[in-house]
Amino acid sequence: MPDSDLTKQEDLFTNTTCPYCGVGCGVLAQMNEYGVVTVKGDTEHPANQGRLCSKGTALGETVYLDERLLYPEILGEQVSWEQALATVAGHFEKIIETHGPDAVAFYVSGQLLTEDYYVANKLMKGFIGSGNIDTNSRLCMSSVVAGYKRAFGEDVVPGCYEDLDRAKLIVLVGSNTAWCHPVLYQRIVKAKKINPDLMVVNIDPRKTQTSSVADLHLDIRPGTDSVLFNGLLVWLETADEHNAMFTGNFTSGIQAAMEAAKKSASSIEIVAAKCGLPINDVQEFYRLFARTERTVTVFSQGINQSSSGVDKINSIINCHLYTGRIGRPGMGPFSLTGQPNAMGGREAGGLANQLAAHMEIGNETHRHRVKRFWNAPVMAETEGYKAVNLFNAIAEGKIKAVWIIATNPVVSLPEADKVRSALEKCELVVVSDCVGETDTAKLAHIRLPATTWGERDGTVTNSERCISRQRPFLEPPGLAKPDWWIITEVARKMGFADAFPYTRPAEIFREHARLSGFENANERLFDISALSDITDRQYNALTPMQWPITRASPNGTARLFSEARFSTPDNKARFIAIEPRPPASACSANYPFVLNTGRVRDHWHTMTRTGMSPRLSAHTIESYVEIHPDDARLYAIRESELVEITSPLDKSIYVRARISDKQQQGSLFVPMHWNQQFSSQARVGSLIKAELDPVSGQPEFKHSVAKIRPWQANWYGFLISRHKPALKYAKYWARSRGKGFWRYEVAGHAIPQDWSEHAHTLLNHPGEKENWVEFYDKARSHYRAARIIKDRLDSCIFIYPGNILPPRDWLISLFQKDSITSEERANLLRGTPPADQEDYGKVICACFNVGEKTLLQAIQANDLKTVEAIGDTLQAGTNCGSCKPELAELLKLL
Ligand SMILES: Nc1nc2c(c(=O)[nH]1)N[C@H]1C(S)=C(S)[C@@H](COP(=O)(O)OP(=O)(O)OC[C@H]3O[C@@H](n4cnc5c(=O)[nH]c(N)nc54)[C@H](O)[C@@H]3O)O[C@H]1N2
Ligand SMILES: Nc1nc2c(c(=O)[nH]1)N[C@H]1C(S)=C(S)[C@@H](COP(=O)(O)OP(=O)(O)OC[C@H]3O[C@@H](n4cnc5c(=O)[nH]c(N)nc54)[C@H](O)[C@@H]3O)O[C@H]1N2
Ligand code: SF4
Ligand SMILES: [Mo]
Repeated sequence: MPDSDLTKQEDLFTNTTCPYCGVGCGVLAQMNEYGVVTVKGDTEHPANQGRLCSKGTALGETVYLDERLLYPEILGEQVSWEQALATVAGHFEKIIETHGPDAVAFYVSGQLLTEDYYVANKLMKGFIGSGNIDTNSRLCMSSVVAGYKRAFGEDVVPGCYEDLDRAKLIVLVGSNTAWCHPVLYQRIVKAKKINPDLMVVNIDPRKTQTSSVADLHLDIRPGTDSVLFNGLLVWLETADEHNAMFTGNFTSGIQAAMEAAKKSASSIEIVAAKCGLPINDVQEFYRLFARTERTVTVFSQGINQSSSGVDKINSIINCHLYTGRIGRPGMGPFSLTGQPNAMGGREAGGLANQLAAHMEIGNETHRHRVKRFWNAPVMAETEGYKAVNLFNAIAEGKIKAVWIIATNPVVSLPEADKVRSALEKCELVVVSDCVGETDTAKLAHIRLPATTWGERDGTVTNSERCISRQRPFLEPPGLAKPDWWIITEVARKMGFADAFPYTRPAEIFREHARLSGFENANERLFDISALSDITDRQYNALTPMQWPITRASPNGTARLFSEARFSTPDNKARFIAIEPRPPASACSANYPFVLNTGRVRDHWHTMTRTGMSPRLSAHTIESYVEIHPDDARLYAIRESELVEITSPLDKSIYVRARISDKQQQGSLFVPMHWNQQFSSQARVGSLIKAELDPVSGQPEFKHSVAKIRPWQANWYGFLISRHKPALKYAKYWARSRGKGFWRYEVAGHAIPQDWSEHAHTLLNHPGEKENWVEFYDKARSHYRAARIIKDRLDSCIFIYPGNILPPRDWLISLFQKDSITSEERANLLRGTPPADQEDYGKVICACFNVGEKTLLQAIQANDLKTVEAIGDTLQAGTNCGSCKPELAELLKLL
């Protein structure tokens, strides 16, 4: 191909941003003439410099339309946009007229673009006149917002990613960076390679993939982090690691903070006992911290999702203030944001207790200022309901209409069954989503089809305050429309056309930028007013930039507080006196386990997108619980067995047991992702009591209590099918996507009279005689069948009496073929792979589809010693690198 053609090809790629985590990686994306989407990392983007993790790499597999919501619907009937918008606007107006503005609410999302967020917030707070707009960031970042505000007077992340390259000590607290912010994790691994002196401490009750980069792992007793950091503050004083110049000139409240720290954590022995850690480990961590000026403390949900999360955050910040380690390269407290635009939502004021552009709803001056700027008729006077209480208010009938946008609360909120019943009772539920059948969208009276990644156009802000463009490279399917457009149209229909004149995102962005600088006078650091007048062309060409972006710093600002001037009235940072509190739920004889929840490597939240990708679905095919071997023994639980987990809410889930000494004794870990669309009953949010941080309202997802027991079925099996089967008789099922098929793990109680009839029913072909080959061993209760249409394998089903099922990955290759041989038919009935074909085991490398068994064999056969050597031999780990920590573990196994 001549060079000019290559350039042309390159030009066809659109620069955009990954829609998953808060790392905010730049992506180049393109769809070819056959509809195949290609993505690659953007080497020019500062967040990733060309790297992508497994989720980013597989983005192309998630843009297809199988489960998309394509048309507006009222009560399940397709309607025109005109009708849908008029109905939403009319119904909202009617309820507001009768019951007042606080009888309606919006529940939005950190996955919206800043422009979407801006108009939603403006409509609710300035025009409907209620504070009742909250966001799923309440479940994610709200404690950080509150912690930063208490310490700095404003919700400001001081540092940037470059600090990770320049640090000498990185403390990862309550963060499974390797799986949740993989590109940053790779950056840390690289920094460690370049600078072997860089030390990494990981603080997490579980050993995770992140621990593999750590020099020291503290398996802290769940919920005790503020004791550990209070103890550190005391130790820093003892070790004379006090930056007295800094604290004296630029901070307040040191004395009270130190006194409180001494009350709860006066010595290492006390800290070690309270945190369940060896004295030596605590001492080593404290020594490392004390002697390393360039320390970055990275924290995430293990800190935030707690009934005392705000205090934990301030206990961390206190230590950075005490040592003056803030505002300079290679140091600072650094909260990683979860969602792609968690930060943008904070800027636009999407939380019920904020206004917009970092102003406060409780501050009269701010309210008047924003009212003038918006020319708003009825500004909200008080803060609205925070997420959990918003749904409580729906349950109590105080809120009569709710519009849910880009979030799935029936899965992701605590007491999720209560959320479901609240929505079932609510007079009007409107859901804007790109997917039709989410657990939440199923309950909507009105469903509005939104565009999503690949189609949408606007900006997002990542963990280091970097604003990037998401640009469209696909046409919206069906009648899908951008979220900002849908909200704008409803606002117009409610009579606010003058204030919502927007025809494109650039107009909204300019207004947002103007508001950030409006009567600012250096009062608020969030200021992007230098972008207030950018043209549409400049907006389209906007390159990634970190705020503040002002006339004084038109190209953005990497690090804040370099002059130690904070956003408090006296410009001093505040120490906060922390009195550690235990988690709200305590274990008891009935509920002896701490239930911890979080994420897996290749799934995103409620799986509406990653659940569509065969590559991403192969890594973890069903939900599970991680349990310590001693606990498993005590409760007679065996590896891979199904178990029932029950909480004091008297709700249960059914998941697979994974016995692991990485788990602390007395704790269970269950992933948050599985929902009613992907499993019979594994929605872990239904178990979790809504215990909230009193300051931020963030729920304690990391610490509820539960009991566990084996769950016996009378039959077990799996089925693989090109179609979605009917699962009438299966009490337990979990489905995952394969390339061209769905894969199900199933189990049931009732033993059918006739397995053949039962299998036909399961596979949705009752009574069908032709097309089937079957095998039944009555004595052993083994049943196997395959549905084959013109030599092409359509479905297969394997049923056994016990829980130990044969390897099945070899079967998957048969679904890649257009016809199968008679030998393969025989293998199907025998239930064993052909002699020359090994089962390759659980997928470890999603990019090149390399299984665990293949890896172990290659490591042994070739005496491979390093992750790089595995890559040279099998390619595994050489693309996105997300599996590298797992490869390192396999090397250790042998
Ligand atoms: N693959 C993947 N990546 C994601 C997401 C996803 O869904 N999938 N979601 C994104 C979002 S929105 C978010 S918010 C982030 C979350 O990113 P993370 O916060 O890194 O992820 P989690 O798995 O929720 O929890 C992190 C760790 O906190 C630990 N933990 C639990 N209790 C405690 C405790 O008391 N103390 C300490 N120190 N640690 C504790 C848990 O064991 C867990 O390993 O991930 C983002 N990235
Ligand atoms: N047990 C437990 N629960 C948790 C957590 C935990 O650690 N443990 N973590 C919490 C955290 S940190 C978070 S952030 C939440 C996340 O929880 P959710 O926000 O509920 O999860 P998602 O699956 O990301 O939901 C996003 C929805 O938006 C849709 N969507 C995608 N793109 C668009 C778009 O452009 N427009 C519109 N309108 N819709 C779109 C998707 O199809 C999906 O239905 O979960 C929280 N819940
Ligand atoms: S780390 Fe992965 S999921 Fe996060 S933004 Fe980058 S590519 Fe996307
Ligand atoms: Mo999150």
